Amino acid sequence: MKQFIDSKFVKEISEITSNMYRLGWDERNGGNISYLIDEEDVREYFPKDVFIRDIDLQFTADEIVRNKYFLVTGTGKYFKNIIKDPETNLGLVKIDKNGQTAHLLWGYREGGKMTSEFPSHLMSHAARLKVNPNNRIIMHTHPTYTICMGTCIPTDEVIFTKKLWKSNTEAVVVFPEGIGVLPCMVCGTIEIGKATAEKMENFRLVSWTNHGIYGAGDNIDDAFGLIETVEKTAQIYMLTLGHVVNEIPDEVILGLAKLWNLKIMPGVIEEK
Ligand code: 2HA
Ligand code: ZN
Repeated sequence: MKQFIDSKFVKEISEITSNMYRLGWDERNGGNISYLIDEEDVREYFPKDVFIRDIDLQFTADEIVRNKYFLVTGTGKYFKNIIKDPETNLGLVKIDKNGQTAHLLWGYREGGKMTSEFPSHLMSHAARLKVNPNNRIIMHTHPTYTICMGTCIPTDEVIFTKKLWKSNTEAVVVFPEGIGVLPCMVCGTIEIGKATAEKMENFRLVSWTNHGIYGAGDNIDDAFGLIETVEKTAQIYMLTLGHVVNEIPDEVILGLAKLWNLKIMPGVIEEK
């Protein structure tokens, strides 16, 4: 039988988390990822559900994510270590039919469990699946310049979006709907999960002020590509702060939107 440790799902998460660690975004146990996997793909490795143990979710998950399988980074685990030992640092869980328990199928050796941000992840998956049934990934990380930028500007999604769009011509093309912004909040809570998921109804990106960012996507490249574009743009913004001579003109942003037929976030750029 094929081993789950050799699956493309484990390989993809192992490779991207190593990459993110090397980018300096995921210090210590910072960051977490959840990957929704179809039952037919799970069956290639597990012909039937045999659970190792159950883990209490400590909240009730939305119906849309119940009976679904997620590969999830473990709480307290370091991104840098996943590639060396995926079976200790990752877990494959099935959310039970009542939405209150995660059944463990694989991983979390040595008694581990899902990231402390799993409520935010599951609520965000539910929000994204309602607007995009192909969404599979929720990715959370601590990119340095994105955090710097959120620290230096008001906690306002129109302002954050506008500053990003006006710093890098790629920005409006990659995230025309803009970026959602939450103020500094206590992380690892149901409250921040609900607030994040509410933003995820309209945005694929949500900035957690003074903490990091959430990205959503159909696959790892999509979610990572969104976050890396924000981070690159935030780096440009921070490195040029106080020195800008050539800001991107509104007409160029509107021109890009027209060229790529983009529906852009309203209220950011004035249509003349
Ligand atoms: O998993 O990033 O937000 C550690 C964190 C908490
Ligand atoms: Zn975090």
